[in-house]
Amino acid sequence: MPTIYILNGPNLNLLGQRQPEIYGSTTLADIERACIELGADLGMDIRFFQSNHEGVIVDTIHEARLQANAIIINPGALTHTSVAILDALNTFDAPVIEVHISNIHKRESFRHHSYVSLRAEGVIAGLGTNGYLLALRHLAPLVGAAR
Ligand code: CA2
Repeated sequence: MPTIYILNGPNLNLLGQRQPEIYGSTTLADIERACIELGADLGMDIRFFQSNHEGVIVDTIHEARLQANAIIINPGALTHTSVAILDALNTFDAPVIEVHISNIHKRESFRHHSYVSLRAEGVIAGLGTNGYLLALRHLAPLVGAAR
């Protein structure tokens, strides 16, 4: 069964607890459950991660090189700063989809640039937590999921 790594960056562990006007009231645990459920329906094994530390995210991308058929990544604020995450993703030889809960283009100008977008096959921004599920539906045929 194809394996999809879903990586989440700094502060996303606080989803649903602060700033619901920007990020909604869904928690990261809710997103993980919904992704695992949809993954099961589509025939994909979902591995869901969150870290507040850039190096841990880089290490997890390295692990994904050996384990994953695709990556969905919401790098949080590291989207706008991290060449290290871009370099790590450039070593990964399968699809990468970048997801943002908010529409980063509607926000402060420093959020308009993404290093990760230089590598991502596609970017979903501003569709709330549904973005993760839409990314999974997009990936299913690409990774040869059974259903
Ligand atoms: O819209 C997104 O998904 C972001 O990646 C979220 C990042 C932000 O830095 C990016 O520009 C866009 C921030 C995640 C912080 O999440 C929080 C959740 C609840 C309360 C506070 C922060």
